[in-house]
Amino acid sequence: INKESDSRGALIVLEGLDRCGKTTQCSRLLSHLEELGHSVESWRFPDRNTGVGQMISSYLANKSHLDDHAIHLLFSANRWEKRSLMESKLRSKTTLIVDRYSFSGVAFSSAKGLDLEWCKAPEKGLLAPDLVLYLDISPEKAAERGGYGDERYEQLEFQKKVAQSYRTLCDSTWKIIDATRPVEDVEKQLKQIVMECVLTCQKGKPLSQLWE
Ligand code: Z5A
Repeated sequence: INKESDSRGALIVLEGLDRCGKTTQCSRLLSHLEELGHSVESWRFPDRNTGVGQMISSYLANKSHLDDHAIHLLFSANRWEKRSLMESKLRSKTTLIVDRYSFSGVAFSSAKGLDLEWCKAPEKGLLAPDLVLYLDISPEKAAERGGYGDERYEQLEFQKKVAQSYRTLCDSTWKIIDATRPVEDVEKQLKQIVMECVLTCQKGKPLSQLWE
């Protein structure tokens, strides 16, 4: 039985390869929910504004070098430093549209060869998303979209390994969206799935934790 106190915002995560269109779709979802009068915020990980986020940003820009395990833990710490704020936002009925989350953490680090279970461990206890939207595109097609920049990981061969890691992580609860379709088509499909999830959480759904 759902209690009134379980009414809350939804935790919605967008995942996918570099240039799959997450940023584009997050901002469209944000506007759509705002127009409907919902309390909603758009978040992204890494959050480059925190102290940890600045270390990550410098690593991604190839301005610093870190052991693969160390950077993995920093990405995770970056989510932990936002965990309590995330919970209070959701409990105060604000929906969060989040561009990348723990699945990126595990997919990118395990693509480097780190053990999958080791990668998942520091994510345990973070809030579990109510919805994971995977914007599906081949690494080759993604690379055609304006090409890659200079950041670490923005290379075709590596992105192929990341795609493989995502396939390992993906479970039946994920919604797989064909991200090669026109922006408006993807948007239409996402809006429908997201609205269903927002309404379910509004009616009342307990929060749960990731991988526990
Ligand atoms: N990382 C990690 O290792 N561990 C972690 O725990 C986390 C992340 C959280 C940070 O990336 C890097 O950190 C990332 C993973 C790793 N590395 N990589 N690769 P970021 O968040 O700063 O960058 P990104 O997520 O890769 O974002 P992006 O490059 O901005 O891509 P996007 O947000 O998915 O796509 P977009 O900007 O919306 O669109 C890309 C282009 O495609 C743009 O020109 C659009 O106009 C175009 N586009 C979008 N949709 C379409 C459609 N449907 N058709 C045609 N063209 C389109």
